[in-house]
Amino acid sequence: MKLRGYFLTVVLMAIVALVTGCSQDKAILHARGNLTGEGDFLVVLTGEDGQRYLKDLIIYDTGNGKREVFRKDISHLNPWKLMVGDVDGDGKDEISIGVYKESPLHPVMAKRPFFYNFDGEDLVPKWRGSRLSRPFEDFHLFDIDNDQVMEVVGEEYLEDGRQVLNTYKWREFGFEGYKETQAVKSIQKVFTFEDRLHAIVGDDSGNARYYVEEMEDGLEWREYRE
Ligand SMILES: [Ca+2]
Ligand SMILES: [Ca+2]
Repeated sequence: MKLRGYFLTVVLMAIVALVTGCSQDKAILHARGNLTGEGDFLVVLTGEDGQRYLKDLIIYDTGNGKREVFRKDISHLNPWKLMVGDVDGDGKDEISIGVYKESPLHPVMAKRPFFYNFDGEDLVPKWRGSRLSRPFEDFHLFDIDNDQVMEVVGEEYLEDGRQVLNTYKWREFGFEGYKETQAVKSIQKVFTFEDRLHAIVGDDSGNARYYVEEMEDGLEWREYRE
C-alpha cells in the first residue's frame, strides 16, 4: 500500500510538471551584459518553441546569485531578436530588440531595431527608430572599428534585391550611417569569428565565406581561407 501511494505521488508530480512545463513560456533568447555600469545582468526573451515572435522581456541581476529585477510582456512589439551591447560608449550596455511593427512615420509592418537602457528598475527607451537606411533582413552589434563601442550592422537590401552590410554609429540622438560593403547577390549568414565579422555570401556560383575588413572609404569583403 505504502509503495503504491509513493508511486502515485511520483506519477502525479510528473503530470503536474508536464502540464505546467507545457503551459509556461520558456527562455528562447538571452544575452548578458553590464546594463547599469555596475553589475552583471542576464536579459531573456521568453516565448514558445517554434514561435516567430516572443513575449516577455525579463531582466535578472546576476551580480550576487540570480534575482529577477524586471519583467514585461512586450508581445505587442512582435520581438524576434535580442542583443546587449554598448552602442554609445558610456560603459552601460544597451538592450537591443528587433521588433516587427508599424511606426508613426513609416506605417507599414517592418523589422525595426529598438534600443533601451535599464536604469536598475525600468526600461528607458533610447532609440525606437522607424528604420535603418534600407529594409534589412537582420542586424547585429559589432565593434567594426575597434574603438570599444558597438556599431549596428544591418544586412540590408538594395532596390535591385542585392544585399550589403551597412554599419551605423550612435551620434547623440540617433544612428548615423558609417561604412558599408559592396553589394553582393545575397548574404546568407553573418557571424563573429576571431574578432572579425564573417559572412556566408551567395553568388551565381554558390556560397563563399568572407570576412569584413574596415578600409578608409568603406568595408571590404575578404575571402576567408582556413
Ligand atoms: Ca551605453
Ligand atoms: Ca566601434
